[in-house]
Amino acid sequence: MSKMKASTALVNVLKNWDIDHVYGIPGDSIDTVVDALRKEQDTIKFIHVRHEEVATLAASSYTKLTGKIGVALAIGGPGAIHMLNGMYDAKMDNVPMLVLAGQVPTSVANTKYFQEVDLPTLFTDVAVFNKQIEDAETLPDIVDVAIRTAYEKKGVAVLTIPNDILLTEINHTVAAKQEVFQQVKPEISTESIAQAAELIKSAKNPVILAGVGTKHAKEALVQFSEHTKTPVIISLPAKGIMPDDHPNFLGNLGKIGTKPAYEAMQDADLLLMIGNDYPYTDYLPQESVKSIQIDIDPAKIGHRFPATVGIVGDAKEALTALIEATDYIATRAFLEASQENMANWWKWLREDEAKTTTPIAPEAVMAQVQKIADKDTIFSIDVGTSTVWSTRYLHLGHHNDFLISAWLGTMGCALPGAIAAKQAFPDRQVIAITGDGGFSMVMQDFVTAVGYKMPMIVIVLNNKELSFIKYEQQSAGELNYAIDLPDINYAQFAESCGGLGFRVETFDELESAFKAARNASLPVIIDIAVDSNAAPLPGKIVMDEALGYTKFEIRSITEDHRFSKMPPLKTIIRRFF
Ligand SMILES: Cc1ncc(C[n+]2csc(CCOP(=O)(O)OP(=O)(O)O)c2C)c(N)n1
Ligand SMILES: [Mg+2]
Repeated sequence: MSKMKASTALVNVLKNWDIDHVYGIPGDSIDTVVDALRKEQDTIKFIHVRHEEVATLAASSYTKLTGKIGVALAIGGPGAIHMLNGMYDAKMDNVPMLVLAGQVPTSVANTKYFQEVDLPTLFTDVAVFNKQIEDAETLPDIVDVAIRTAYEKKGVAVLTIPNDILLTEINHTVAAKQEVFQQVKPEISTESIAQAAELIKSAKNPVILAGVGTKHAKEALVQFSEHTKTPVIISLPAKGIMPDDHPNFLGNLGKIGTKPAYEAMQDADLLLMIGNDYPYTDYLPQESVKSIQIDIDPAKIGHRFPATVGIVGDAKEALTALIEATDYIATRAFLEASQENMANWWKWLREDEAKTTTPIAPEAVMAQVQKIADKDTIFSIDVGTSTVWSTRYLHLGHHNDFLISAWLGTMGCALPGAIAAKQAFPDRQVIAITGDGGFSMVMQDFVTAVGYKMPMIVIVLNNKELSFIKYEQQSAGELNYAIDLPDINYAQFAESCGGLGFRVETFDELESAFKAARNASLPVIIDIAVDSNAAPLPGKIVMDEALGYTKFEIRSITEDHRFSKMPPLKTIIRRFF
């Protein structure tokens, strides 16, 4: 056993877990950790971001992509507070994360010292493991337990570390390298498979709703769907799990879902919920409809929808077992009807993509994205209308990845996600798609991408407003208020950061900007003046929304004394009936 500084021992534990990079910002109370990382910079890269929120959002995205734990650090007080948003993103999307936060020295603890914030209390709700270190000797063991717990509970482990503790010399033996944490999968009961197979055999209109829990079971999902001729619908973050161009695919469900998905759910006589915890139960069938739910977590079975048969276990194993337990079905009228419906839907979308107008239609932008995208592009998507356009118009296959802040739904996630994607897969093309509001929350970190030589394409759909909220206000029958954003030239900003920038104001400039961006070896921003009247209408407009729009129109005339620009009537009619 040799003597070493506690901070060195901490870094050794990180190395043992194969952690090869950390996002963060240095400063007083965390400087000792940063110094220990400096000495190990050949093994652990320190990615110095410009805002701690970006550090945790990037760490969360890295884990969503790779399954490996993401790590972020910051000083105590303000730095720790800035990290909260990305920590919640990890918590809500169930991904492991390790956060190291500095703290004032123990000699002044609890004296209302400069930057002293009660961090364990602050992190109570967000963390699955949340300890303030009190003794240098136990620090390495606690770091190890923190990482194990984050993997085990798929959540955030936080260590708050007073700076003086890190300077203490401790006795420490460098532990043997850890294998990456393997979770034991529950054994699937043969009885549940047999019961599920019976339900599948007697169903006429079965429909699958697949979520991110199916990510590792993509091929099995396709095989099962083809074997039983069952249409597949996904939850939004599961985009890419079923190839968009697969004939059995009906898109995603909900407000920004497709009309065929909505209608198939209405007509279903058997719902197969696979690896999801879909919250918008209004979009699910009537509760009397039979259902099979597959989930590794028994607590999820029947949580949102009564499960006639629950299969606790791994989605891939369950789907493989179900293929074996059921007969091949050659044709199914319900699937064919859904496919016809879907053909219509694609026809409408292709009409949208073909728009050549100025101001530019966001749908036309998506068509350009598709043209320059590689087969294995990683898409990192923000929250706003960019979510709708990307989800609806991008055609993803099994080699793509689609990053999003699914359950927290935080604006500003696209750029940190793109940084993490480039860190995880430097050779793959990375495209971030974001609104001007979302991008301007984190734009300072474009310079991080430039500094670390992370070529990426950031598409800013610049409509000079919080468009998603504009339509939210309208569909709720409220008047529009506080949604305008000043016009920023994001292309000039890109250049001032040392990247490349293209400002696209007319449709004619669109294609050449995308071609140039595709060939660039620097991070690029394509700042596109998109039509602010492009309405991200729901795939299926439900009665409440239709009434909300009508109320908004009446209030615009009577209270604001003006006619507002409504979404095109043709689209409203198509989506309503
Ligand atoms: C951090 C955060 N603040 C507020 C919101 C609520 N919100 C959702 S979408 C949106 C508007 C997004 O605007 P922008 O990025 O410009 O995209 P647009 O809808 O205009 O395309 C807002 C304010 C949020 N999801 N996250
Ligand atoms: Mg906007």
